[in-house]
Amino acid sequence: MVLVKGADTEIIEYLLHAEREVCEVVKVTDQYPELTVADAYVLQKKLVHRKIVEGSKRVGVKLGLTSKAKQQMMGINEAIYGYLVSDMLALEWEPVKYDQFIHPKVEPEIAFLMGEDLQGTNITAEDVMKATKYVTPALEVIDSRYLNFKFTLPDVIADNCSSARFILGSKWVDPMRVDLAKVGMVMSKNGEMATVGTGAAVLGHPASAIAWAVNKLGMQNEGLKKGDIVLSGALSEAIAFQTGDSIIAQFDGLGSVSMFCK
Ligand code: 0L1
Ligand code: MG
Repeated sequence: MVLVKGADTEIIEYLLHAEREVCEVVKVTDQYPELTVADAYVLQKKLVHRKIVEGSKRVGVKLGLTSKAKQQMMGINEAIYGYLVSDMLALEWEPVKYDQFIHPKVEPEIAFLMGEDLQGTNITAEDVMKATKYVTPALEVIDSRYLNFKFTLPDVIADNCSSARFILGSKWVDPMRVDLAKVGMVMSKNGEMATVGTGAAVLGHPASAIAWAVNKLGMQNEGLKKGDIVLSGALSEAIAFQTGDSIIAQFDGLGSVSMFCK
């Protein structure tokens, strides 16, 4: 860790304060330019631990930067992962409140519900599929705490990968019954088509993306637990939304998931 003693606590407080007070902040690497990706994952873990100490429950894992386009934009060749906690879960039938966000965007994803624990450093997409009980369409609201949604890789990892909320569809499907790489998706805003994508946009196959994350977690002696929800990565770019907007993402063979912003 390149950080001086006590700086980790200071950074975590800084990011939690930005989230609680709904205010964007200057990115961490402006003050700590030597922050590495490994340091950032340590900070992320401590930040999530703070949320858990304060009463949230760990409910799963999310992947980010899973599309080649996003990776190229950031000049990287690897995805990132963060954690989902209980107070990020929003419900389809309850509007999300715009004033709880800084500059939110929403993106369509396929969520996996794990039917078994999964841990290791040699995990394949097939292992992920076997350990999955159901898949369902999901919307992820991302809301970077950083000024103008701009950050470096260590910044975004420390900020738990911009996580804010996620919404799950109500239809749960056996993952073996759908070719997840071929699933087509259309996301609309206020009845107008906004983005399209396919499951293959997520590192070739959403289960491959999850296998990557499990192998990363495995190196830290961690893994997925039975009952975990995993957001496997966006099928298209994220779109901004405002009060009064309604979003629906329709996935071939999986159904749809929607969100209204109040
Ligand atoms: O879930 C995501 O793909 C977001 C990861 C962080 C990058 C971003 O905020 O755009
Ligand atoms: Mg996402």
